[in-house]
Amino acid sequence: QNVIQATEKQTIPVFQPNTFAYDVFSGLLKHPKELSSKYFYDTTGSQIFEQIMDLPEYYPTRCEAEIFEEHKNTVLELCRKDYFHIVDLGAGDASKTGIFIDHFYKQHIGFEYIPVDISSYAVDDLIRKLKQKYPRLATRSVATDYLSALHWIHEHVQGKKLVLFLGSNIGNFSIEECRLFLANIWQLLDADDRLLIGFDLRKNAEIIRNAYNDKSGVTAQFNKNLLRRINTELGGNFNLDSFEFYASYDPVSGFVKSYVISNKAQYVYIEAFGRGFDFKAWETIHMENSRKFTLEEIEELADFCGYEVEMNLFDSKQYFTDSIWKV
Ligand code: AVI
Repeated sequence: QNVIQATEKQTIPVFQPNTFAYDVFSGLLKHPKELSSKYFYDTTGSQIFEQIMDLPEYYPTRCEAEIFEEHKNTVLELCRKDYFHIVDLGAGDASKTGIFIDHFYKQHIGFEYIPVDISSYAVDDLIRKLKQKYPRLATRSVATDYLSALHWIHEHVQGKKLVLFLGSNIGNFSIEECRLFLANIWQLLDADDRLLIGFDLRKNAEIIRNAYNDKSGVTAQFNKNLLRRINTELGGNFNLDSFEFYASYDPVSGFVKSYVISNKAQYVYIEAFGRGFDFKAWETIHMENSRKFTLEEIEELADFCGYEVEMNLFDSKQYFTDSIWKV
């Protein structure tokens, strides 16, 4: 007879793939350990990111705003013939897209604005503020992850589209994620539609290093906030003072890689998993990649995913480009 012995062990839930718990669990079991920067953006993380965008060292946001101010008519000329839909993937507070909205609205151009963000709080708040400022503005919002949002757009948005993916978010994807994402958008686009993507460009390595190693330590806080998030949401006991932040830039590959590093041998217990994880002294957790591109790499990526680069718009220092693609 088979007797199943009851054990002392608590029942540990089996997590669904692509959830916070699953990704943290599998990331901490990897060697070397890793966590995904896509989980940086809880409410506190999003607030810290807003502080990053204001840092003197963090140039990408200011460069992209300059590009939008300087080239808003160029973008308008590409779209204005017919009524069009601006789909803003990862809209956040739409600080840069606001430059287009304001300009197009004041010229009585016919368009709809569709912000997409994982945070329903962020999109609701954004729509409320936009409606106050621009009462005639046509809007719908989508609060979900990018891939589900692309399905929604396929079902619900007919007509000409300008899809935006700003702020060098593309640099946070792995090469495979990047290709898959762009291939999925490709399927949504018709001949008259446009995709506008922000790419941070290769430049003096010192400038890039400083952007990810700010003197005031806000970027360190941004990374460590994910450990705090594991503590609050999964019952972890990470001691944030026992981890150092470190970011490196490799000018050969163009990758900024960010880590938190255990500054001593320690054991971190996570209640949701009913187990802990050993850290050796100076063991790393990889947190984020922020890739910097050459113009050739942008061209190759577009070509590989079935797009044609129509034009690249630059800021005055040529630190950043908004690249406009068509299918
Ligand atoms: C959101 N993303 C484009 C930022 C970047 O530059 O990679 C996130 C960031 N990480 C550190 N500073 C800013």
